[in-house]
Amino acid sequence: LGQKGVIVWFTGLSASGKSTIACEVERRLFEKKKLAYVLDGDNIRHGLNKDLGFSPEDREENIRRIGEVAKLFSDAGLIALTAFISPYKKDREKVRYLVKNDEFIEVYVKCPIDVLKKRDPKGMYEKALRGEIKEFTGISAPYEEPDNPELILETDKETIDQSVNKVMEYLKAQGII
Ligand code: GGZ
Repeated sequence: LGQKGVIVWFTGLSASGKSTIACEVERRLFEKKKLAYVLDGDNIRHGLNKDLGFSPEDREENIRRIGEVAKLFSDAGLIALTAFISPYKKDREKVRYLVKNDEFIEVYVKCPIDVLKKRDPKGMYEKALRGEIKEFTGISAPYEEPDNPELILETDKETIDQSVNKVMEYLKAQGII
């Protein structure tokens, strides 16, 4: 295959842009004939992890399983792109230590909560604020910001295309693509 596997781990609040950016990175990698695969709520929480909810314990187990799956993709030589809130620092660090040093790329998809409340594409923030969704990240459940992410994307200040370019540039600079 001649391709080095890595995990590109997007973390950030709901509606910050994780899945959108990950999917666009995947598309750009395909154009370059690189194998990549996005893991996100659509293909994981509806399948492998459909037994899990949003309690702290379930989120921990969600991230643990996703980390193991992403590691398998990476071992197989793929670029695994994961798009989950992954609110706990400890859980993300555990995934980091599953793979070699340079094979875990933490990407913090950063956006102020006020902007997210306005975006609110699925009306989830509104529901959470009304108390109709319990333990909603950023409203009634914690989000622990990464201390030293490999990349920070500020989606209130940059376009999707600019964010995607930053990820592509990073992968190039690291010799991954
Ligand atoms: C956060 C929730 C919750 C609660 C349902 N808290 O905008 P979305 O809908 O598509 O993204 C959110 C998604 C988060 O799932 P993750 O697997 O990424 O979370 S974690 O990493 O914390 O395990 C949101 C929806 O699920 N959702 N209830 N209470 N997000």
